[in-house]
Amino acid sequence: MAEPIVALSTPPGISGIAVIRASGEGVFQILDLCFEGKVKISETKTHTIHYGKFHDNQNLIDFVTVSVFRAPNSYTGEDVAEISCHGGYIVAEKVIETLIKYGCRLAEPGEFTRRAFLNGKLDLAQVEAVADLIHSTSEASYQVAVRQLAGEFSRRISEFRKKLLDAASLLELELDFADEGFEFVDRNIIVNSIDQAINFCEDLTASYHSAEIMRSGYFVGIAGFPNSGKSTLFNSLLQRKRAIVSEIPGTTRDYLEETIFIDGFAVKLIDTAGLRKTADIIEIEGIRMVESLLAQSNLILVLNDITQGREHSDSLFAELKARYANCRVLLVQNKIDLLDTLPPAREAEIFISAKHSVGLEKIKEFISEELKKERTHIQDVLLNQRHYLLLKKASEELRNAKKSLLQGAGNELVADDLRRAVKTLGEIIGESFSQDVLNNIFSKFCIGK
Ligand SMILES: Nc1nc2c(ncn2[C@@H]2O[C@H](COP(=O)(O)OP(=O)(O)OP(=O)(O)O)[C@@H](O)[C@H]2O)c(=O)[nH]1
Ligand SMILES: [Mg+2]
Repeated sequence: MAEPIVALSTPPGISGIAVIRASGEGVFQILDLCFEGKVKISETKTHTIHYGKFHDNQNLIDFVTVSVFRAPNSYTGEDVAEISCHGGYIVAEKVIETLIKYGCRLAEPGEFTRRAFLNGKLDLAQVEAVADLIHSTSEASYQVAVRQLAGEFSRRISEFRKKLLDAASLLELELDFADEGFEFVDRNIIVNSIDQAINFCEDLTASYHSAEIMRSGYFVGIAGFPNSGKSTLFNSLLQRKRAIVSEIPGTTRDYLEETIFIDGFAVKLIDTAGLRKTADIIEIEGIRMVESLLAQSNLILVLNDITQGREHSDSLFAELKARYANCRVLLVQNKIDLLDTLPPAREAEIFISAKHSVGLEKIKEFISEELKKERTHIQDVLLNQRHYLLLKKASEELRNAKKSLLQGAGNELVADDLRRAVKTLGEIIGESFSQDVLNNIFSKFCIGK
């Protein structure tokens, strides 16, 4: 068992209770020094809870309960104690300080989960699911993360690895009988296994884009010339006055980002600086920022002040559409309350009055439809970039193996290709890993997890 570590596992601040977690060699003996209940913690059974005084050298700190989990039946696989004390800024800090005084060390971000992985309690894909679960902001991303935590994704990867490994071994075995001219491996069965694995990898990589939306949200950039009403639309969609609105062009110079929820999905709205030629240094910087914001958007709303003429922003619309070919771009005709009659809508054109919240439901419906499409791509995994790159690599390796096999290449060569794919798939669940990969994954965790 590794050295004892401690950290606050609940968010700091005012709350009913706070939970402090300690894990590692000797945590129960350390608690014997600062906890006084009916029995010594070191003499308790696993999965029991004990009430008593938490103290430092008989100076009372708080009345707490201690939950005991003995190795290997705990989150980390080590001896674990979870201390529930009163919430607030002071109590938990004092409890942690005392535990450190008697031998614990403050845990690093994600260190509990890292130990769970190293002790075989979770595989790497499950570790990433824990991070996704904690950070999920929508019902949809939560649902997928919780399924991934249950291990279905890992189970399927393991299944494919086993099949491919068996195929490689059979091919190698056959080599031993090559002199006798034996060929007992059915090529069709192997091609079939490879095809299934390729389909699995490619179905998943195709869902990467949608998974990113589930995880980080659907980004909607609001762009247009100054004074077209971008900030007004931003506020109306948010249903509160967040951005400053004025009749002076160039009001918004920085950008603003806020989240709304549509069908349970996080939709990130970004209000940007108006696009125009300007000599103002701050405004130029703002406009430069707009470009990178739009580049990461899933949808760009190009707002046009229709009182300036319906075609006033057509060239801007065309330019943005060409420049951000990967994202949807809509032309939104604003300030229709100032018109007597509406012209018929062209393709990808919406009429609204941002100020009077007219027509906003058309924008929301459009986003809702787009999200529905994305949702159908999502399978049981919230693919992250690490998975995505590994699955792409694996499917290339599998395609090579299939090609070699169909071209009648030597068994050794095909088996080598198969083993390469097996190794790559193994990296997804952490059968093999590097410290860099682990450090990168755990850097996304918070302290106490
Ligand atoms: N009548 C009417 N006025 C609007 C509407 N939308 C915005 N306005 C007005 O247009 C002016 C500019 O609105 P803003 O929301 O500040 O425009 P913006 O595009 O954010 O402008 P910059 O930040 O300067 O680029 C304000 O006076 C708004 O009240 C609308 O639907 N109808
Ligand atoms: Mg503005």
